[in-house]
Amino acid sequence: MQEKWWHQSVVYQIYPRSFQDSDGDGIGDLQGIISRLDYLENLGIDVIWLSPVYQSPNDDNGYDISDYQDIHPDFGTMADMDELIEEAKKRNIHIVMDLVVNHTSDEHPWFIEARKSKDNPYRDYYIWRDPVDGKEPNDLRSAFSGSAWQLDEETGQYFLHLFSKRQPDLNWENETVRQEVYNMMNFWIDKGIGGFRMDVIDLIGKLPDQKITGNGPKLHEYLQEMNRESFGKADLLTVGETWGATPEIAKLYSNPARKELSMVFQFEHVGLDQQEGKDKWDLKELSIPELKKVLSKWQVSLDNEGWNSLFWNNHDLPRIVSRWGNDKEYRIESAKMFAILLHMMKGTPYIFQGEEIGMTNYPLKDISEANDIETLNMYYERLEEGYRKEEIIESINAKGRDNARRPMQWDDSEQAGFSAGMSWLPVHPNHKEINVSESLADEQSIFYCYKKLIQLRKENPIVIYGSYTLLLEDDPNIFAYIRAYEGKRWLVCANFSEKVQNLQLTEKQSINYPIIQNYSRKQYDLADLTLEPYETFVVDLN
Ligand code: TEU
Repeated sequence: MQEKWWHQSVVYQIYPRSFQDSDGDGIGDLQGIISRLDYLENLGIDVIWLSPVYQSPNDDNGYDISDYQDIHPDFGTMADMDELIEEAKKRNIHIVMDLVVNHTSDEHPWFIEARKSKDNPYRDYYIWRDPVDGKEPNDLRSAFSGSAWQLDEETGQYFLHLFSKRQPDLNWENETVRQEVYNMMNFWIDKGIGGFRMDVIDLIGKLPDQKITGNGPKLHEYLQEMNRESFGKADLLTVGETWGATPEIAKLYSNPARKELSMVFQFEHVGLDQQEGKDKWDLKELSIPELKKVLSKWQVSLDNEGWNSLFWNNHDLPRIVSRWGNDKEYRIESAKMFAILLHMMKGTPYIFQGEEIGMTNYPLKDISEANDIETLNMYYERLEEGYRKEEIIESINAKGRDNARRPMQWDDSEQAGFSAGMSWLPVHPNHKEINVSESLADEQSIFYCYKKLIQLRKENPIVIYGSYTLLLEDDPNIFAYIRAYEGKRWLVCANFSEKVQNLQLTEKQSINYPIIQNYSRKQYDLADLTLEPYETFVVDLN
């Protein structure tokens, strides 16, 4: 596979509302991000994925865009955006923008026009249907609870919204819509951005009358057209958010010969702690062998026909150390275990803000503390359906998106160094102990584990291009695999449990010195291993 700069890159996702406030209004902003670029350069990341900073009424915290080519005043101005791109470039950091073009805000001028009348020139920018027997056209559901159809009284038709009622879906079958999107993308490419993260891009081929939403028949045709009409002319990182991708589908998106995208986010591992055929809120115990099987399948299935992204966290997911680790007595060990397991794999790793210091979930006591529309809609829908408040709050604390959106914890001051004002979402009380300032002062911190992992990726082609072989496939606690490249072999081994585990990986004594680890052993004898809770190490087998 032809080498690309993003093969060896590490991406850092910033949720701007919660990263760093510079003007004391309690909301993170672009000047705040600029003030933290030296911190990110020290960590060693190459790319910032910036969640939306465009004009938006914030029904879905910026994923409902009313002007793709203007900056929301909460975040600053276009001059601040230009400064961020420039200051990042000085530090060899690319800015990847969040492209949200499956839908707009209902306050976008296109929709304001479209809903005026059935023959408005913008009507066909969106998806309208007549009522059927006086009701919704079909039983398509929104990801944010309820029907995916909203009756617009003005014209007596329903419009489609796969997310909130205020996020009407764009009609991608309309060539003018597609050209409008490509023009907007070229506006940002001309500003010198490093690429796009494409929000729910698997939905743009939808056929709502057939109730097809993801992976529609024209999806790849549209992406190849988008590539030709916009980013294909530049050497950019493009990553699609594709909830329904299988390895075969991922190859369609990311095989370089197809000229579509660089890579996709697949979410198969993300669904492993939800009950079969149910929602993310219907919890079940994670099976480590199942997790190993899924991640390993993705490591070996793309071969040279596609490229993986690697993540545990993002702005929609609970914090991994709370979700599948131990955020109490083994927070540091388990956070480092997740870091080492993921960053030694093949693909482009994504770090979500605060993951590098082991930030944790923030348990709610009452729904009044929740901000996120997905959580709020689900809460009231499930209350109606007869669920007990306690079980709904339990699901929210396990899976709610606000867990990821608490302000970044910079220091132990009252607002965690995030803002001089009152933060839009209360900071986690544990910022007193868990914060960047503490982490930078402790050479054994999670931060320096991430910093070393990023360095190892840059210095060792085995991490970028090596093969992957899973060991101990059925072991319920040990996650071990081998990376091999040009005669080199590295063993990655983790005790994915909070109990001591004894195991033997080789017949005869094999003393190895760790390349990286989350305890402080001098050496490992692979013939006689006793691993502490969450103990993880990497050794060179040659
Ligand atoms: O998320 C797509 C999406 O499907 C998730 O919202 C998912 O349904 C849920 O959060 C599972 O936890 C993207 C963005 O990442 C998300 O923030 C937006 O709310 C959504 O699209 C609509 O733009």
